[in-house]
Amino acid sequence: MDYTPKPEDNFTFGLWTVGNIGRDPFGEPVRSPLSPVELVHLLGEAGAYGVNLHDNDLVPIDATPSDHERIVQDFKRALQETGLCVPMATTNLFTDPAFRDGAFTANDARVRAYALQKTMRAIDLGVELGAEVYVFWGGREGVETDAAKDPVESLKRFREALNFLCSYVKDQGYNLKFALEPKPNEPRGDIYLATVGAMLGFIATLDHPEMVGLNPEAAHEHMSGLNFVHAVAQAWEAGKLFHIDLNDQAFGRYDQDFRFGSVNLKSAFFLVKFLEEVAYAGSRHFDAHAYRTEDYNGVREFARGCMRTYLILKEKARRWREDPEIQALVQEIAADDGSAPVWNGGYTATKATTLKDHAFDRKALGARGMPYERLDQLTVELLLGAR
Ligand code: GCO
Ligand code: MN
Ligand code: MN
Repeated sequence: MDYTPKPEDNFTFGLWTVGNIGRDPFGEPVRSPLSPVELVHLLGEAGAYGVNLHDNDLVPIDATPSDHERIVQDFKRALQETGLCVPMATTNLFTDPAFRDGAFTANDARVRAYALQKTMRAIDLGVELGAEVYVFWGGREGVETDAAKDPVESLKRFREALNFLCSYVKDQGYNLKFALEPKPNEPRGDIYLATVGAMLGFIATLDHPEMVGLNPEAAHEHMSGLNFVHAVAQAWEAGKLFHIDLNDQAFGRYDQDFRFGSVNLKSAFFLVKFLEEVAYAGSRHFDAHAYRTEDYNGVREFARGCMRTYLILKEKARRWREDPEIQALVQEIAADDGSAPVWNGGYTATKATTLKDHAFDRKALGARGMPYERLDQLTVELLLGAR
């Protein structure tokens, strides 16, 4: 099999992912920074389709207008040379000390206003570069102590900011959708709207819910011990899977951001199978970084590995669907003796009456075993290359 990435695979990386220099809370950087132009070339060579960015991944926060102009022009040239595009952009609302207490939920009203200004400018930049999805990751929108902020007030502030920014995008006539990215903690002790389900509930309360969807991340749901495939499925079913951040993470550990598929292979398999079967058409964005042990050769290996594992799992999903023994089990599981369909579907008063009167053979229902052990073992053997 040829696992070479192609543009139609929609594989993207953030400038901050391959550009990660390996700083952690215990140690200094281990890799010298590459410029955005160099990073675009690295990604082009690795076979990525697109590159995403925070405003300050490209333009430093204190750049002069002429610096800004030059940096953006150089970057656009690199995009042209490599054929890469910028499908998604976002704002850095977490690095600068001004955001120590959050951005849209900060207690200081001046910080909240500054966060709106910075985001409008970053939206302009993203749209100029061609982005059609704009991500909101509220990394510092939280607390270490609930003495600091009223959680209801924080939700109101976050809602007000998103409503403001939706209206801004509409006023400008931009073709841009928002994708909210939940995370339970890190860098704050607790971050508001911690899971995909929480975000979905929140989106329904916005002025323009149709403009706003989800950017679920594997590591973030796994940090909470949740099933990522289920979270993605719920976002998809709600028509809200606007973007996805792929990486990996051992349950119960710190925020690891490992290479896609490097820890929970089986859950990565079911995720890829899901995305391919529903024909999710958005970016497959790898929000991860190379181990701190690596030099830039290792970073290239990391980027290729993310894409290669995705493509291998996609091929495994195809084989799963075409495996006669697996499919026979799938059919057996869904087998129907035809005695119940009269009650399926929506409610009618007649259905309710006849169903209430029906005599079920409860013992027979309870006696039926399900062949899930066999099905799972066949799945594992397929993944291990034994079938
Ligand atoms: C994290 C987040 C970020 C965001 C990024 C884009 O855990 O740090 O996943 O990487 O995805 O800021 O919004
Ligand atoms: Mn993350
Ligand atoms: Mn992310």
